[in-house]
Amino acid sequence: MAIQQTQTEVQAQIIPTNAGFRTFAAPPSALQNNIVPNDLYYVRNHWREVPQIDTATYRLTVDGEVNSPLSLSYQDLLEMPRKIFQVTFECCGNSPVPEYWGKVTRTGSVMEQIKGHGIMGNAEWAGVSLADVLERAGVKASAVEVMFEGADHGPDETVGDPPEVTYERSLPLAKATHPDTLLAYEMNGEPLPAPHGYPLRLLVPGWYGMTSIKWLVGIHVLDHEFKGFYQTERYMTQNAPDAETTYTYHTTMKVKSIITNPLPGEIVPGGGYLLAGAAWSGENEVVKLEISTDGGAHWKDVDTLHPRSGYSWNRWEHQWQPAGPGQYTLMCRATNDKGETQPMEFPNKWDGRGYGNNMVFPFEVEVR
Ligand SMILES: Nc1nc2c(c(=O)[nH]1)N[C@H]1C(S)=C(S)[C@@H](COP(=O)(O)O)O[C@H]1N2
Ligand SMILES: [Mo]
Repeated sequence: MAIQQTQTEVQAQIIPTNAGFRTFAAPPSALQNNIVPNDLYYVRNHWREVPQIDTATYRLTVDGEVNSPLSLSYQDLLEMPRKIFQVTFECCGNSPVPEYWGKVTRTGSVMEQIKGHGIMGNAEWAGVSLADVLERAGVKASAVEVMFEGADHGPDETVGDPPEVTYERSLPLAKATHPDTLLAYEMNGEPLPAPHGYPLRLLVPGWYGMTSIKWLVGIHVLDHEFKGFYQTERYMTQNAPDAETTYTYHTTMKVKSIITNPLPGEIVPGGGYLLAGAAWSGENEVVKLEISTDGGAHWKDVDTLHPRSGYSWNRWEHQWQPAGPGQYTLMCRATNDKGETQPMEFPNKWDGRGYGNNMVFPFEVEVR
C-alpha cells in the first residue's frame, strides 16, 4: 500500500514530541474538553509514515485457531451491529517522571518536550464488537490469545542494528471476547482519521494505548502466548532488584488524575477560581478525588466528581478561594473502588523507562 502523508502534514496543530515526528501530544488546553477533538488528539506512531489504506480493497483477515477463517471488507464491518461509546486512553509513556525531564531517555526522546499529560485523550468511538467477529469465525477450544496485526512495519526506532518489525500485539482471550472490546471505524462521528488507524483499529477499553492496534489488517487467534517485539521488548517496567520476576508488563491503566484548569503558566485571579480536571482508573471506577492547594500538606474531597460515560474519564471540579496572592502548589489524587490511590512519587525509579507513571503531580500556580 502507498504511503503518501507524513504526520507533520496531517496534524500540524498538535505538539511534536520526538525528533522523528512519530509522537504528538495534545496541547494542555485540548484536555479541558471532555471530548478531545480529532485534530487535537494525540498521535503515537512507531514510524513516521501513516499507512494509507483504500477501503475499496481493504480486507480484515481473521485466522488461526478458528473454524472458519474470515476475510472481511470494510462494508462487511459497517453492516455488522454497531456499538458506540466514549473511551479514554493514555499512552503508557504519558506524564514523564519529573526527574527524567530534560534528559534524553533510553528511547532517544527528550523528556522536557513531553512534560505534561498530553499523550492521552477521550473520544466517542463507534465500531463493531470484536466478540461478534470472533463468533462468526468460531474460536476453537485450543485458543489462548488473540494477536492483532497493524499494517505498519519497519526497523524499530531505537534498537541498534534494528530488526524489521510489524506493529502487533496480543490480548488474552477473555479481554478479546469482552463485548466492549471494539473494532472501531469511527472517532467522534467521523471515519477514523488516518493517523488514528483508518479504516479500522482495535480499541481496548481500560487498557493503555499501545494495546489498541491501528490500521488493523489481521486478527490471528493463537494457541500460545504471543512473544513478538512490541509484546515482550516494550511497555514493561523493570521490577525491584530483589523481585522474583524481571519485568511487569503494562495492561490496564493505573488510577490517575490530572488538573486541566488552570493551564500551566496561567495566572489565577485572587477572587476565586474553579479548578477542574480528569481522573480515570483502567477497568476500575474512580470513587474519590482529593485536592491539595498546599503541596500535599492538607487534602479535601473535591466539590464535584462527575460520573463517567461508558469508558471515559471522570471530570471533576472544585471551587478554590486562595488565601491571598502568591505561589501555590496544587495536587489532585484519585482513589479507585479497589482502594488503590495514586502514589506521591514514581515508584520504579531504578527502571528508567518511566512507563505507567501515575504519581501525584505537583502543579505550581501563581495567584495575583
Ligand atoms: N498499528 C499501530 N498501532 C498502534 C501504534 C502503532 O505505532 N502502530 N501505537 C500504539 C500506541 S503506543 C498508542 S499510545 C496508541 C496511540 O493511539 P492514537 O495515535 O490514536 O492516539 O496507538 C497504539 N496503536
Ligand atoms: Mo503508547
